[in-house]
Amino acid sequence: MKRLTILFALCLTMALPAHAGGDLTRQTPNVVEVNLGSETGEMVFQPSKLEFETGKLYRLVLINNSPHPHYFSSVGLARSVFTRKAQTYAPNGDRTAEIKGQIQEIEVFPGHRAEWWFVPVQTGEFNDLVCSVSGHEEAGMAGSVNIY
Ligand SMILES: [Cu+2]
Repeated sequence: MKRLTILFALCLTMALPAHAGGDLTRQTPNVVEVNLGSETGEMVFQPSKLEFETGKLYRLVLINNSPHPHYFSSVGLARSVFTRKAQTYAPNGDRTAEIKGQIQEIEVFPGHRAEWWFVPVQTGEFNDLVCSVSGHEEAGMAGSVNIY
């Protein structure tokens, strides 16, 4: 009887995969919010160190409550993820666009918001997060992305 129980437990363990299969883009998303600049005009990403895990769906929310337009640009991140979609939102909260296909970088205008839905598929450490508006990286808009 004891032997049968062990055998049953073993079969159960083998039946459960380490990673869930199926459509990885249809998981409940993990929400990560990043502020581009600050309300007082500081040139910062808050937070500036981002971490993602392969195989999980993320909804990366890029919020610009600053007086300037800002970019979110990380070539390393862009090349390491499968993008489900991107969406943009006006200051009043109305959704204004949904974009499909590969994303390289996103510019968000003052008072606006953008969301990038993706599943990281490759690991890597990238110190290449920047805002590509002239002078903003030098003023402090730089950060890193770690995909594990
Ligand atoms: Cu900027």
